[in-house]
Amino acid sequence: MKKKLSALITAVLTVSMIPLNVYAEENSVDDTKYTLTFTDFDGNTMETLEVSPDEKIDYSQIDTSSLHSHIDTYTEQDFYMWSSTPEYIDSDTIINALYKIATISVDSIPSTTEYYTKEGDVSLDGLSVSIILDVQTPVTDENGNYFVSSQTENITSSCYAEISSLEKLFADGNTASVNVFPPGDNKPIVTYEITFIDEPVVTKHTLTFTDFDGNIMQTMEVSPNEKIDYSQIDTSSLHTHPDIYTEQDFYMWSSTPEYIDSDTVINALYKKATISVDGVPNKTEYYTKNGNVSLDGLSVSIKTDTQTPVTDENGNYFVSSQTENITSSCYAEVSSLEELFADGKTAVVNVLPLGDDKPVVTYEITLFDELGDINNDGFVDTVDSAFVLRAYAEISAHGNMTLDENQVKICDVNRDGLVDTVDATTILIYYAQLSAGHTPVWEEIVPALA
Ligand SMILES: [Ca+2]
Ligand SMILES: [Ca+2]
Repeated sequence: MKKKLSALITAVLTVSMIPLNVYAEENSVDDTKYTLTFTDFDGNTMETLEVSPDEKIDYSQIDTSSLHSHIDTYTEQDFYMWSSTPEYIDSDTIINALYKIATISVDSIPSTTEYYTKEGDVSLDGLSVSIILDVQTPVTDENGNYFVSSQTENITSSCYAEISSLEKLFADGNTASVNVFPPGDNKPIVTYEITFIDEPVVTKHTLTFTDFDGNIMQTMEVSPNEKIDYSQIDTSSLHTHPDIYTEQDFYMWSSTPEYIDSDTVINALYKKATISVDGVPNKTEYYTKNGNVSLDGLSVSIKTDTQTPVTDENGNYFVSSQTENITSSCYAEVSSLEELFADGKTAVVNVLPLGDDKPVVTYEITLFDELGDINNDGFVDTVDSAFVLRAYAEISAHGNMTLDENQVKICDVNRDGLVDTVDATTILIYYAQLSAGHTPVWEEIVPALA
């Protein structure tokens, strides 16, 4: 083993010894150096090195600090990498510096420039800042230009005001400049002026109240921070009686905002009560002063229309309606026949709805207490009955009436337009009840009179 190894070493040494002159020749060739040129971003030569083929290139000795520049306030350029970094070169070689460019883009500035207080911090609301990073890559296109890779990042949230305290900003006066810095930089990307307004000029808005027809009732000048007091609006003028049967009043406002921030019109909405008389009392003739006036036949309803704040497609308020029959709560102002006929044989009856002093119906009644008493002696008896029979016989015989109009009214007790035996019989019935000690009532004996 040892022999073999030493032999091998000898052989190698021998071989290496033999071409010694050849190596020497080659070493002299190696003195040829190649030029390594470094260029800046524009292709201008920054530095050149003479490099032997066996000399390892140390890129760290190349000073790229001159490539760092601020093209403008918003743009910073710097060395990114070399287009290539061969360890050795065996020909003249040019290596280009590739750049990275960071461009800050201010897309919008803070919107608040007026302050009404010195408390707190300046508001950067409205600020929008992004940073665009363009990086040249070693990859080239067909024309030899380096591809540029771009990416954008929103950095708004990391931007900050150099001085944020309003107290400090307004320390020397009512105007101040705010410098907004991007993160990690001390050059403002936005500088803007803010103003402190000691007594804010408050724009007032007009609040208009209209009546049911849209006519202006009242206007108010209201500050945006002024709470509206609707109770101070006098709506009493809206209470009206358009006619005897109709009462209109304020119901509600179309809207009741607590505050307004623009000119506003508010409409009064109505409630309207309309009384409708669908039937009047049918008894107008009375035969006695006993008892009360009859309102049979009366029919009264009340229709309530209420405007609601809801509008249709044309902007008209919807009206909600409901009808109620109020006949049973209507009453005669004076109901006693005794009182009504106190001054004579005709009287006027006023029918009032409950809770109102204006009559919905006014009509005349008459007292015809001589019914059946044709001889006018104050009694309805057989004498009167006999007279009716005679009159009937005469009419039957001669075919013509010998009775005048008033006499017919007295004799025709059942009000059928004829004076006949039915009337005579009816008078006898009345008389019989009277004789028996009762108090006869014509309306009970002759239901048609009721
Ligand atoms: Ca009589
Ligand atoms: Ca009759």
